[in-house]
Parts: sequence; C-alpha cells; structure tokens
Amino acid sequence: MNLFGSRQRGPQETREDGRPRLPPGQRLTDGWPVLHYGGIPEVDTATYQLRIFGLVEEAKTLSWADFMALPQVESRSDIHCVTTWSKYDNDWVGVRFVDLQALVNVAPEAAHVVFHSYGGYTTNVPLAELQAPHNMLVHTHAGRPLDPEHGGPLRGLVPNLYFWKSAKWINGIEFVARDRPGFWEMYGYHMHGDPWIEERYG
Ligand SMILES: Nc1nc2c(c(=O)[nH]1)N[C@H]1C(S)=C(S)[C@@H](COP(=O)(O)O)O[C@H]1N2
Ligand SMILES: [Mo]
Repeated sequence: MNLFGSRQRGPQETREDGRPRLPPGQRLTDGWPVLHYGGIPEVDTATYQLRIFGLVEEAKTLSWADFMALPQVESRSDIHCVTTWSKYDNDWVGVRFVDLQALVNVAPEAAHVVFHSYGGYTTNVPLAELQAPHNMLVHTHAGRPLDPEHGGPLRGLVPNLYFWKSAKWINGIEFVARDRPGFWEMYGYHMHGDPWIEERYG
C-alpha cells in the first residue's frame, strides 16, 4: 500500500525549481503540531482589524468584511518548521500578499515587511520575496476555517521560509526600509530563514 497516494515521494523528490522537496535536517510529520509563544489571543471577526501601514502613501485598515471582499485564491504548499518537522500538501484559501500591497502605494524605499499579530508577535520578511503568489494571508486550511490554535481567523503564510515567518492571528503589515528583527529573530533565529540552506539561527 502506498500511504502517500500516487505522487512520487521520498528523498529524491524535487521541487519545480530543482531543489529537494524536503529541506535538509527536516522530517515529515502526519499531524499538525501547534507552536507559539504565550497564550492564544481572542480574535473576533466582528471587531477584526488589519492595518497596512509604514512606508505607504496612505495607510489602510481593513475590517473582516473588507478582507473577505478581496480576491480569494487557493494554493497548496509545504510547511517547514525550524524545530525540524515538515508537513506536505497544505491547501490554503486566502488573499495574496501582492493584492494587499496593491491597496496602498508602497514607497520605493520600502525593502522589508514586518508582520504584526494580536498578542504582540512580529516577524520580518524581505519585501521582494513576498511578491511570489504563494505568499498570502490565509483563513482556511484543508477546506475548514483555521482553528484559533493555528492562527485563526487569519494568519500569514510565507511557505518558502521557516514557519515562524508565518504569523498567526495577523493584524498588521508594516512596510519598512531597513530590516528589523521580529520576536524570534531577537532571540537568535535567523533574519531570513530559508529552510533549504538551513538558515535556522543567527
Ligand atoms: N502570533 C504568533 N505567530 C506565530 C508564532 C507565535 O508564537 N505567535 N510562532 C511561529 C512558529 S515558531 C511556528 S513554528 C508557527 C507554528 O504554527 P502552527 O502552530 O499552526 O503549526 O507559527 C508561527 N507563528
Ligand atoms: Mo517554530
């Protein structure tokens, strides 16, 4: 019996860009571990606000209804956590980062983004890397609304970097000129976090 279906699996499997599908030092998990610092903040869609601010011509604050009125897209991607578990074939629904960026006029000197969350979590990502379509803010996983423990109602999704770059309970997108460490980055995690070259720490 092939537990993984018909698709070719194993250490030889490669991605479209030729890199191995499973990054070095990672192993596949079946479940979905829950990892975060502190408690789960209460986030109500009735009062939800997403701020898009920083180096923009005009900052915007979106309600839940505003967010859901934006183009909703599906995407499938793999999760790679720095604690070495990976989870393949996650089906997400949400809004692409580029479609949110298009709502504000980003200043030319903006080069990095800091994602903010209810509860105070932050994480930094280079702006250029967020232009690829798989970078999103997502509310649905495997056809179901995201559980609060996984960041529901809305989390960031930056699948080409370690999963700590995917902020749960997201409530802010800040455009900045100079790279600025977020929560885990201040505790020694890598400023970039590319799993294929094991940018785990410092
Ligand atoms: N707001 C917030 N987002 C967060 C974190 C956190 O502590 N707070 N932890 C990060 C880390 S280290 C990981 S591995 C993933 C875990 O997401 P999961 O619990 O859905 O697997 O969330 C990331 N996003
Ligand atoms: Mo993590």
